[in-house]
This record gives sequence, C-alpha cells and structure tokens, in this order.
Amino acid sequence: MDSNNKIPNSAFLHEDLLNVGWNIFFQDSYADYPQNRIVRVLSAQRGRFLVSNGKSEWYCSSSGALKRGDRTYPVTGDWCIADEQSLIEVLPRKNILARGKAGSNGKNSEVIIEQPIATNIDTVFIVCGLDRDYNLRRIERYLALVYSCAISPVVVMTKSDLVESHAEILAEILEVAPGVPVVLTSMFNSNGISQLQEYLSQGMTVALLGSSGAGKSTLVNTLYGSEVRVTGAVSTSVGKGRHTTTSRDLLRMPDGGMLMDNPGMREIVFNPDENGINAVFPDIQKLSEKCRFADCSHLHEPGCAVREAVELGEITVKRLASYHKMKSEQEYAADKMVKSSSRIEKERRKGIALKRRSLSKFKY
Ligand SMILES: Nc1nc2c(ncn2[C@@H]2O[C@H](COP(=O)(O)OP(=O)(O)OP(=O)(O)O)[C@@H](O)[C@H]2O)c(=O)[nH]1
Ligand SMILES: [Mg+2]
Ligand SMILES: [Zn+2]
Repeated sequence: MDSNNKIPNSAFLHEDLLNVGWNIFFQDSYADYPQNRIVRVLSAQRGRFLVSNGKSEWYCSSSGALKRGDRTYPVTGDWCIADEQSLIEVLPRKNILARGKAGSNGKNSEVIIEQPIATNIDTVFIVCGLDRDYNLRRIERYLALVYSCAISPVVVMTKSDLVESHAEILAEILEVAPGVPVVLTSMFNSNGISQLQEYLSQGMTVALLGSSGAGKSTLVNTLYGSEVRVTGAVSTSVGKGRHTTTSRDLLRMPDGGMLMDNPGMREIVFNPDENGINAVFPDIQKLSEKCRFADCSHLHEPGCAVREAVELGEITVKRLASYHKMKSEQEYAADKMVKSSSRIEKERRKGIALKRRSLSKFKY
C-alpha cells in the first residue's frame, strides 16, 4: 500500500451508517458531503423510498430535481443526501446493476441506455432452484449481466434436497461458470450457509437475482435466522400481510452485511454487453485466438478453432449455441440502442430547427 494513502481507521467511520452497509470506501468517497444527512435507500417503490441513516427509518419522496427515468433517479442500495421529506441528491455509485448496458455500433460511438435496478453491490448471488427452474443457459445469462456490471457473482443452487446427483450438477455448473463459486443449499439443512455468510460481513452488500420461485426469499430467511421475507409457500397458504417487513428490500444480516432480495429483475430481460459475454465464455474467447480470421464469428469461416473444439467434443454444441444466441441478441440490442439514439438526436435537431423557425417569426 502507498504510504501516502490514508490509514483506514474504523474509529473514524460514521457509526450509525455502519448499520446500513457503510465502509471505509464510502467514507472516503463521500468525505465532502454532509455526513449527518447521508441515508441509504432500503426500498424504492413508485416514487416512495424507505431510507435509513442507521438510527431511524422513514419514507421519503424524491426532490423535483430527480427525474424518474433518468440514470440518476434513486434505486435500492443508493446512498443519498436527504432531509425529512425527500431525497435531494444521489451520491456517486460504486457500481450499478442495470438492465440495459452500453452499446456500440462499431464506430466508436458509444451509447449508454441503462436502467439502474440496484447499486453499490459487492456480490450478486445468482439463485437458481434445482427443480424446474434449473437451467444452465439462464445461469450463463445472469453471469453475463453481472460481469457486464463489473460485480462478482456467486451461483447459489437452492432446493438441493430435490436431487441426489450433487456432484454431477456441480460439474455441469462449473462448465458454464468456470472460476465462479458455486454453493448448493436447501431449506431443510444448513449446508452451504456459512459459505454464503462470508459474503455478508460488516460493510458488504449482496443482491439476489433469480426467477420467481427460485427460493430467494427462503434463502434470505435462512441467512437471517428467522422469517423476515414472505416466501411462495407462505404467501399462498397463509396469505399476504402476515409479515410486516416485506417492503424492505435491503436487510441487515446478523454479521452486519446487507442483503437485497429480488431487486426488481424477476425475469431476464436485459442486455449484457460484449465484455460480459466474453467473460462468461473464456474457453471460446481463448480458442478464438487460434481461428484463422481475427474477426471469426465461429459460424461458417474456414479454420475456426472454436468449431473444431466442438467437433472434438471439448465444447458442447449447446454451449456454442448459447454463445451465438447471446451475441446476436447483444448485437441486435446494441443496434437498436444506436438507432434509437440517432432518432433522439434527429428529434433534438428537429426541435432546435422548430425553435429557430418560431423565433424567426418574430421580426423586430
Ligand atoms: N424443496 C424445497 N423447496 C424450497 C426450497 N427453498 C424454497 N422452496 C420453495 O420454493 C417456493 C418459492 O420460494 P421463494 O423463496 O418464495 O422464492 P422466491 O425466489 O423468493 O420467489 P419470488 O419472490 O416470487 O421471486 C416456496 O414454496 C418454497 O417453500 C428448498 O430448499 N427446497
Ligand atoms: Mg421472494
Ligand atoms: Zn472461429
């Protein structure tokens, strides 16, 4: 460490904010902001925000300066400057879990249309049930998204009580998620729980992603140690409203870390960027260096090392198909973004032209 660096000293950390995920990084980054007005957004619903300063919680609206639809509109996980009634400013985000990502038309004109879902996250647990929900292609897609947002993933396979072949499943998942920690859990035992708790230490924030019914809320309850979230079984058989804490998406866990259940991304409607996709397919990336053409698409070119590996059985047909599918979707999405941005630009110019025309009507 550089000796000029500030020595992290937890004695200087804002004590109350430690209850909502504060750490030395935020303390440093937000040193110039009035610390006694900083809050964290625990949930965001239709313009109503549950916030906490670590000591008390209250509901806020957003100040007029924050516009819905803007990238800077507050979402769960944000640190903000607030008063009793409203959120005034969203502080710079460490990272953003977003639905859309930067696209490029290949001419260096980058267009960013992203829809933040949650922010300031250290780890994403990609939650997938070992029932009908089990789908390797979906895990690949979630991974691509999480990598696109430069956040670390952990794959959590829930409902391990429903299958016996744990070793086979682990091997299958490791094939689509090389180098990614994979944890098997079940609501009927505590296997894997302590491993997950390591990501939930003081100052850390974890978000859960996964389809509806994957077992996210059940996992939150297990990690929390009691029922803080309504689960599928409870909400259908006992009825909603039994639990009072459901409006809170960001929860403080026993070891001090913050856990975010289901930050509004139930099904996969997102566009990972190119880097995210490449990170999910390092095997294909590596082989492509050996393709005869530098810009080989691995579809029809001669001398393609990737297709050769498929023929040799080193890469499954399904994996290459999944790669192609994600690539073409990403290219389509990027193209659409570029088109919509050029349309916006056209409209903007038209707007200026109209203004000029209307101004020119005034003859002095
Ligand atoms: N057999 C088994 N069932 C589980 C397990 N974990 C969750 N379930 C069941 O799966 C169903 C869905 O669980 P939830 O935790 O509500 O799922 P969720 O991901 O929070 O779903 P949404 O809130 O709709 O996104 C419930 O009926 C749970 O009882 C498990 O480990 N084993
Ligand atoms: Mg749930
Ligand atoms: Zn190739």
